[in-house]
Amino acid sequence: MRSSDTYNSDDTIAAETTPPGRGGISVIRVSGADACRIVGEVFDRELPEPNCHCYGRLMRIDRNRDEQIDDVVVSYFKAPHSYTGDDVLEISTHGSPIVVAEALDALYSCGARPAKPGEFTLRAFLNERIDLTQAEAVADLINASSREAAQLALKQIKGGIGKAVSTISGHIMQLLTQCELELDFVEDDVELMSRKEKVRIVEEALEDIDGLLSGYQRSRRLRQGVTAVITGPPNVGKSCLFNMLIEVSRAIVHPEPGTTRDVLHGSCIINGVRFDIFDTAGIRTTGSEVEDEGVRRAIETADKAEINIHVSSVDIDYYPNSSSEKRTIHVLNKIDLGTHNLPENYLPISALRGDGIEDLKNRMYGACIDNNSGGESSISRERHYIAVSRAREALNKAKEGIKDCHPAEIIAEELRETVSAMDELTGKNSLESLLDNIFSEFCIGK
Ligand SMILES: Nc1nc2c(ncn2[C@@H]2O[C@H](COP(=O)(O)OP(=O)(O)O)[C@@H](O)[C@H]2O)c(=O)[nH]1
Ligand SMILES: [Mg+2]
Repeated sequence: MRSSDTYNSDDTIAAETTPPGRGGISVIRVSGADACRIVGEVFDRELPEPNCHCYGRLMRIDRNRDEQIDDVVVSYFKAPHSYTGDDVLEISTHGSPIVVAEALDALYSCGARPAKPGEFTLRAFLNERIDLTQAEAVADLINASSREAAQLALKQIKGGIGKAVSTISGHIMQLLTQCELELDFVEDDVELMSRKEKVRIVEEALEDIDGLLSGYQRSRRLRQGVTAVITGPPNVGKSCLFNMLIEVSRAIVHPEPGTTRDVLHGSCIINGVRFDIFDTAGIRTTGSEVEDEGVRRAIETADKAEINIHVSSVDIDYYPNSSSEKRTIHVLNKIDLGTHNLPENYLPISALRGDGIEDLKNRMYGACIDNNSGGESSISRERHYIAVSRAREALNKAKEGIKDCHPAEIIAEELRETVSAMDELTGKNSLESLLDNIFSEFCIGK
């Protein structure tokens, strides 16, 4: 599938699989047909039985066998029941970069080659241990920056998307077979399955596809986090609120209007979801070129963010009307100075004292995490969304075609397109460039 000079899957590969550095232990993973022979040459004892581990000495082989690198534990996972689907040996050494470098050198000199980033997981995919959505989920779990992102990745590793895809594709294939049989009998104009039955199958598949699509926004946000920008006039306490939300005194808070010019970024976790918060310059017209640039950047950041926290304060005269738009949350700050009249749909807070901050966080969460959408297996990446939308479009065309009695070959073509789009999701017949994209996200050793 891949060009042999990029990733030769016949090679035996080795890399440190724990993060580089000093610690209790480091683990080196060796995967490939020659893994047992190679590790056997540097280990001073018989290799353990499959799924067992064994304590012994790791030896330098190039000089003399008496020179020891470390005391180690070797674990053996026999193909195909290993992470990669190849024979895998894992060597646990003391957590020292010197020991690891020596151990890897010894393994390389016996014929292993350094593994590339993500190559162990790529092997698992090529050996059909996992599909592409599961491989992506491994990267997502490693990179998760919140509890919910980790939970979502873990669900995806279990293969829910693949199962949903194979159910949908199975039904479409059944229909495709019917269409192709009808094509064989085109002269006789036979209809093996009623139109009603065909439409029913397509509609059911469309429902399943919609199920996959419906949880996309929620899953994407759990995975990537939500962006929220703080906007409003100068001096209303935006920077004070920013610091309060991220629980770090990052932005300068000052009575002088126009203090903040650059867009500042911080993050916080709300109900297990990461929110990326941006503090911006107060929006006003000034004579200052620098501040004007700050205002321009503020507007640009607000346009891109998913939530706009618009701040007013009790000591200014003008409050814009609060729209019912879910994306914008209007807050009225400095209520510790006393509130005369709270404008409709404004959330009262005191960024200085912390009043109303929990309410604000709950509003932020509620504005973009819909816990009623998406079932067990919803897609979480734009790549998934594009593939499933393509399948949906083709299947809709097939449905119209069946209803309008279009020729079987045209309907078959749309059904084939549906299956091919679904296959792209799980990585059947995937292009090399796509794999490169996905596996380059990984670190070495995974
Ligand atoms: N009394 C009171 N003062 C506040 C509150 N929040 C901010 N301030 C003050 O308002 C001034 C402007 O705050 P800052 O966060 O720099 O406003 P920004 O220009 O909107 O970023 C500072 O002197 C803050 O101490 C609040 O909740 N209550
Ligand atoms: Mg500020």
